[in-house]
This record gives sequence, C-alpha cells and structure tokens, in this order.
Amino acid sequence: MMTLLRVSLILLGVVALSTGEADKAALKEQVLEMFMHGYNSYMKYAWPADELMPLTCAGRVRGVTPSRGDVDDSLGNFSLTLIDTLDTLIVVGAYDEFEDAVKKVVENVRFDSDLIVSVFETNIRVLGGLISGHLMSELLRGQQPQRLKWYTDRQLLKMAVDLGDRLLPAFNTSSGLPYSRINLRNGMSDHLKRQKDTCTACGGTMLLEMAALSRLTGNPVYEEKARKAMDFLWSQRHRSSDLMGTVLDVHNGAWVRRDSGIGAGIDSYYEYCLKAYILLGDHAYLERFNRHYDAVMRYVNKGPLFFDVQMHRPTIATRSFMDSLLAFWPGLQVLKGDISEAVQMHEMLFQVVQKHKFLPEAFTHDLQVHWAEHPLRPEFIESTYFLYRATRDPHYLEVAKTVMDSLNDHVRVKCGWAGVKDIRVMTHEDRMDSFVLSETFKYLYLIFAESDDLIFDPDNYVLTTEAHFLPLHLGDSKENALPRRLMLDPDERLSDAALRSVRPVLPLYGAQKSKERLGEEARAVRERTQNVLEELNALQRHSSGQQVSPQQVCSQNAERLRAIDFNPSNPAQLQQLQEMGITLSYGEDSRLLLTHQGTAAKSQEHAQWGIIFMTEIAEMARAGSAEPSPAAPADPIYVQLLTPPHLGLPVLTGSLALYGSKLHTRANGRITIAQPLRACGTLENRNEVKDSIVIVERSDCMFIEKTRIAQAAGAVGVIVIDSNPDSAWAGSASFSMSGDTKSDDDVHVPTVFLFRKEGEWLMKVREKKREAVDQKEASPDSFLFIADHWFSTWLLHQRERRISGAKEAPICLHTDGLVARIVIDEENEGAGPLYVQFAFRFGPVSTESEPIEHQGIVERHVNHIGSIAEFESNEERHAFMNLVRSAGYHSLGLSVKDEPMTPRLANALRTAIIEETMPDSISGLTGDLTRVRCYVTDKMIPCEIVP
Ligand code: DMJ
Repeated sequence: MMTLLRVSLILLGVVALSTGEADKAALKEQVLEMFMHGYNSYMKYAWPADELMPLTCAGRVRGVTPSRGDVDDSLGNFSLTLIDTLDTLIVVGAYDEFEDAVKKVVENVRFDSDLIVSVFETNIRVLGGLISGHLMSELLRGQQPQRLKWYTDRQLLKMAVDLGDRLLPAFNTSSGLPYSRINLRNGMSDHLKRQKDTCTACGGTMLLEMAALSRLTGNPVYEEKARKAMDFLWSQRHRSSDLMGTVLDVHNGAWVRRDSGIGAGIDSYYEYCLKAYILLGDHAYLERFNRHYDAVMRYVNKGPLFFDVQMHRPTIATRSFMDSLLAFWPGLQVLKGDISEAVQMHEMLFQVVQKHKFLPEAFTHDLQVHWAEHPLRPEFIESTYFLYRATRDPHYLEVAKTVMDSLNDHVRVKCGWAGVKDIRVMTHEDRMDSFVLSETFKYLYLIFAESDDLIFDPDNYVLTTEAHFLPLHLGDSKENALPRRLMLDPDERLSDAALRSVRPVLPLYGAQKSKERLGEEARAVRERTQNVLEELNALQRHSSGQQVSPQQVCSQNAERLRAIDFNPSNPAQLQQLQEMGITLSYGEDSRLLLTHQGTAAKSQEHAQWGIIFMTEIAEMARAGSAEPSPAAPADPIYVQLLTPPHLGLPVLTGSLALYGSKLHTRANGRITIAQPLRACGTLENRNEVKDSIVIVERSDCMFIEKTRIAQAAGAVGVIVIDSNPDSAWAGSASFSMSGDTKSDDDVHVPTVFLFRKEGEWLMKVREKKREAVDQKEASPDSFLFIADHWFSTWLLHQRERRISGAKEAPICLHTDGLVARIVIDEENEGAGPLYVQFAFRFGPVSTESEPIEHQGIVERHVNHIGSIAEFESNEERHAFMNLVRSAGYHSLGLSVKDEPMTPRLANALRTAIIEETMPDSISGLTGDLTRVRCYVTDKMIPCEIVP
C-alpha cells in the first residue's frame, strides 16, 4: 500500500504548497483589483442592463440582445448584476461604490415589466440581493453616519416587498409548489399555467429569502408560502431511499425526472434544508436534511465520486458524468460537520481543476471533460472558502490562488471577465453572469480577508445560495438567549470563553482538535483520495490505450451522443441532435418532444445514430416511469475490490456464466490465483483456494471445467480472465461463458468473465499487495465482492474503519450472515417466502442485561435494516420492522410472543427488496453472529435460533 501511495504522490503532487498566512494580504488586494475590474466594466459598458457582455463591451438587454433561450429567464431588465453585487461591495470595502449603487437601484429599477422571468432565479439573485443590500445599507449607515444619510425609509426592502408580491401568484398551485416562470407585470397567464413541471431546486430554494422578507416586514405570507413548498417537496421524497428526483409536476407532485444526484436540478434544495435550520432554528429542517444527506452518502456517493442514480432504484446509475453545480457540496458538508468527507470530495474537484484549469460544466467519472463550458461559476471556490474557514489549512489558500491565476491567465478581457466556451482550447463566450461578481469574487475575497477587514462578522450570518448575507438573529425566537453563531474557527472551538458567549448553530466538529491536527488529518485524506483517483485513471488509460490530446478529445466528442448523456440545455448537444435529424419542440404542457426525420440528418451514419438515440430515450422514459420492481438478475456483473485503498473503486464490469443454474449471483472472499493459472487439472494450491475467489485464465479447457475444478477445491467464486491480450470491457461485445450441455449443471459457485484489461488490473493489484506484505506493510489478502449491482455499503463500511483508525481488517463474509434475507421456496415457484433469516451481533448485551440495553441493541439493527430495505408502503415497512424486533428479542433469549401473519406482513415479505449487507456494516457492533429464522405460516411467524 505504501508503495502505491508514493507513486501517486509523485504523479499528482504538482502543486508546490507555498501560500501561507503572510501572503494573504497581498492576495486579498489582488482579488479586490480583479473584482473592481469586473464591476467597473459592468458599470461602464453595461449598466443599467442586466448583464455585461465582456467581449462586445456592451450590456445584455432582454428583448434587444438576441435570445439565448431559457438562460435569459434570469434577466428582467432590472439591473440584475448591480442588485446581485450590492453586498459584495460591502465585503470588499468599496463603500463609495456601494452608496452610489444603492442610489442607482432605488432611483432606476422598477419591476413592472411585461417579461417572463424564472421564479427561482429572481428570488435568489434579485430578492436576495435587495434584502441583503437593505441590511448592509442600515449597517453601514449605523457605523458610518456620514454615509447613506438619505437611506431612511427602508427603500430597498420596499422594493423587495414589491418584487415578493409579484412572485406570490406563482405559488397558487394545488401543491403549493411554485410554477417555474411568471410574468412580472401580469402574473400567471393560462399559457404559463400549462407549464406544470418545475425542478426540485427551483421550488425548494425560496425559503431563506421569503422568511427574511416576512421577518423584516412582519408579513408572514412569504414565509408561509415557501414553507408549504418545502413541506410538499419533503412529502414527495422516495419513502424508501429518501432520495429526490430533479423535476416534478407542481400540481400533483408526480416525478417527471427520477434521476437523483446532488447537482443541477436538486442542489440548492438540499442546501436550503440545512440552511433553513441554520437561519430559522427549526429542527424539522435539520432532520430532513440529515435523512437526505444519509441517503446521498449511501447511494450517490462512491468514494470521492458521485453518481446520479434512480431515486426509486438507487443501485442503478443514470448518468455517466458529474456536473459542476455539485461542487457546492463540500461547503455544505463543512456546515454539516462532515469535514473529512468534504476534504475528500474537494480534493477530487481540485484534481479536475488542476487538469483542466477550470471545472467544466460536466466531467466524467475518470475526470475528463464531458461538457467543456465554464461560465466562471462559484461553487468550487465556495467550498474552498468553507473548508478554509473550518480548518485554516493553508492548502486552501493555495487552491484559491490557483483559481485566481487561471482567471487572470485565461479569462480576463478588456471589458471584464469572459465565460469560457471550451476549456480545452480556452475560447471565450460573450457572457459575464451576475454570480461572477455576486459569488465568485466574493468567496475569493472572503478567503483572504481578516475579520477586521469587514464591517460585520460573517459568522453571524448565513449565506444564501447566491451568497447573500442574512443575519442569524432573524431566526432568534428566545429573548435573552446567547446569540447564535456559525462557529467555524478552530481556535474558537478550543476556547471556553468563546463558547460561553455564543451558541454554536452547527456541530462542533473536531472540537478538541487543533489547527495542526485538523491539517494533518486533511492531508492524509487528500493523499488517499489522490491515490484512489490515480488508480482509477490508470485503469482508464489502460483500457482506452493512450493518453489523448485535446484535439482528439474534441473529435471524440463528435462521436454519437448517447441518451444517457443528453442535457437539453447544452447547445453543443442540441447541434448534435440536429445533425442526427432530431428536432426538439415543447408540447402544450411544456414537456420536451423529440422528432426524428432521417432525411434531415447530416449523413447516413448520423441518421442511424438518430434512430439509436430515439430508442435509448424511449427506453429511459420507460425505465423512468416504471414503478419499482424487484431487480431481475442481470448481466453485466460487477467486481469490487474492497481492500483499501480501493474501497470498492474502480468497479470492474464483467459477465456471469450461463451455467450454474442453482447458484447465487453474489460472492465475496479473498483473491487467490490458481496454480496453474489455466486451472484445467488438479490445483497445486488447494489450501489457498479454499473459501476464496479464484482467478483463472481462459483457454486449454472448457469454462465449466475450470469452475468445477475450483469448486472442488472449495472456492466460493471464480473469475475467468480472457486470454486475448488486448480485450477490454469498453469496446467489446458482451460475452457469456456457456456450459456443457451434455452433463448436469452441478455448479453452485458463480463464475464471472473479465476481459483482459480488467483482469490484469486485478492481478496487478494483488501482486502489489503481495510485495507490500513482503515488506511487512500490510495484511496479505485482497478482498473481492462480486454482485449483480455494485455496492456503496462496502465503501461506507470500510471508510468507517479507516476513519476510526481501525487496522485494515479482512472481512469474512458468508451469505448466511446477511443482516436480513427473505428465503423463498424455489422448488415451488409462486408459493412465496418460506422464512426470513436475520443475523444479529449483540456484543456485550445478553439475556441478563438491562431492558434498555436490549432495546438499544435491537433498535440499532431495526434502524439498519430499515435503511437497506425497500417496501411498497409505510404500513408494510412497519409490519416488517415489528418482525425484526420480535426476532431480535427472541435471539436475546427473551420471551416474546410470535408475530401474527397479517396481510401487510405477507405482502411485505413478498415484495420487499433488501440490500445484502453484513452486520459488520452497522458501525461498532461486536460479538458472534446470532442467526434466527422466522418461519412463514398462515397465522403466525414463529422465530427460532439457527444452531
Ligand atoms: C448561482 O446562481 C447559485 O449559486 C445557484 O444556486 C446555482 N447556480 C449559480 C451559480 O453557478
């Protein structure tokens, strides 16, 4: 393991970490200059227009500048950039400019325009900008009475009320979830009401601004509306996975897009669950956030990477890329108190930034560019800010400096800062979105600023999703209580005096840890992350041949567009669709319609691609609307190496043999390499093979013969590696090993076929492990897990061990020890379940222990099983959980009544989907396994300990 680590550090340690506290003042001045370059350009060339076009040195005016489609819904001819930038002017200490800006907004901006705008964008950018602009005006005037003498009538707040009132009609839906677009002057026309789909983030990012407006004006209506929308969204979560989709119907809440991630379409809904708690102190939002967070980290997160999955079948991935909006997540993880996870994800993002200079709009799981635009978004730097505040680790100063250098080197133009059209060739786009000044430069400045640079303490505020400051006192309910505060500084967390004077809003993560200790821990996490990513990259390079040049990447991108990668707001992809003869239109209800006409395609080949694309879309739509159903055993099959540093990544894809009719498709165990490798005769290392997954090579005899030989030696699984030296999963037609039709199918261990590249990787890893053992650096075994879908549980499990500092421990798995397993009568299909088997680990708790201890240990199992099982209804879940309790108490030797067999329980047993996990995955459980079986009968379901 150590050898691997050193190699990775040499490869990836390209950044000389030199920026320290001493450089902060100079870097702060540099950011100030950069911000002013953008701001002055906007004022000179664009104001009063909404946005600056930095290449043409002019303003973007809705209705005058050619439309860009949906993106223009942020514009309302209301000097968007100026309003969005007000509080950044205060942050950077540009008080003259601030006073001038407030005056310009008050005197010139009106909202009575016949324009359709996005409710979400108008709320976060304009309403949020006005509210925090108002608060900052009062603050500045209070501290420097010679300024803003004329600001005596809450002018900006009154404008916010005007705008808030104009947005309210959007909430008049059956569910309370707002429509996505509204006409500023005329409200909701019939045409707008027909557009009933909205994104989860759109409806779920209203509460902070609306609650602030209510609390500042005393009019509760805004907060009430936004709370109702949040409640409705919560009620639409998937009851089993706790995940959310990205698009739903505002009337009935039906999910239109069930893919679930943390980026576009969902991002700030999760953010507002936590921040609503921070601002308003309402525990219900924290509980919701925690449930969603656990679900995301369980299903969407795999090591440092994130995969969108189906909300109702979260083991199925739906996209092959990550989008840049998800870069806000580490910042949120800091607020949640999950620093180590935040460090890990941020490091992954930093690898992308180092590779490509900026975070592309979308990037693949091997960190390549998927969609090459970069409109100077703030999310990565936002997370850098939160990580720096939490750890004060100079690494994050260096990261911020890297970002500043890229901005200066690549996107500074005469009239401001230009978005990037293609980061591979650094071409510019004529756009400078309002968030560049509102967020990107604000976070950069805040990283380098000291507390006495600001006229307010940022820890007394929460930042909205558009980085507008809202004071925590807005949510204070109890008088005389200590002021609430975002406690982020490590020194303060160690100071009793500080803790006596404020109430920390957030968990005091690492409360006892010094800056140095936090820094060391973060460094270790970053190194491990680099290591895992490097392995992943090596595999990718290996299976795709050579490194590719940017030009090759560009031309590769011209390959067939797959439906799974399709994003309707990506102009390059729209162009690709056109070339394939596909046209896009919107139906009456605003849903996207695709029409294919082969003759309109650019070439015969493009027309063919068009047909394939349409078929894929149709299949995805079918899958998306299908109700959850038990997953059928599927080809491909996945192989995951559990041992650190791999922790389940990368996931190798192979295929299951067609023989082995009685086998279970999962296996886990140590890796052993057959001797001789082709395994066509007696194995020389039978002892080693016993209870392990054995690797053999294709050729010389039939597949089934190899399996029989390994099975006879006691193997629990077989991996056959292709003998063709160039084969790889990518680019190969799927392959299934067939058996021997002449004899009986006596195989009961699973056999998986891996192409050469994947197989060689596995062997190489095992070899390295052996070398490490020779140097006495690690335990000898590498553990594999084979299944028909890939698991995050093992990652979490392993990560827990790693974080808690436990020594790398082999996991010995037996399917008989699964936490919960419903066994059906295979002989008599249709007869339903025979029994349910549970496996418990009770540690020190025994029959003699106190009742509270019995309850505690049983409930831990109940909670865990609840989190890995999916039911058709809550009633069924409830019935099943009572059975778990009953089985648990029974296993503890307590006298409990048998559970009655109700129709609900019967249905739960027929339809539940339970992920296969071991009791080890419930953190901290010790002791022997106690297995108990509960037998299904007509009336009761009595349980018995399995001897
Ligand atoms: C901003 O308007 C906000 O941060 C929003 O929540 C997400 N998108 C942009 C910046 O990328």
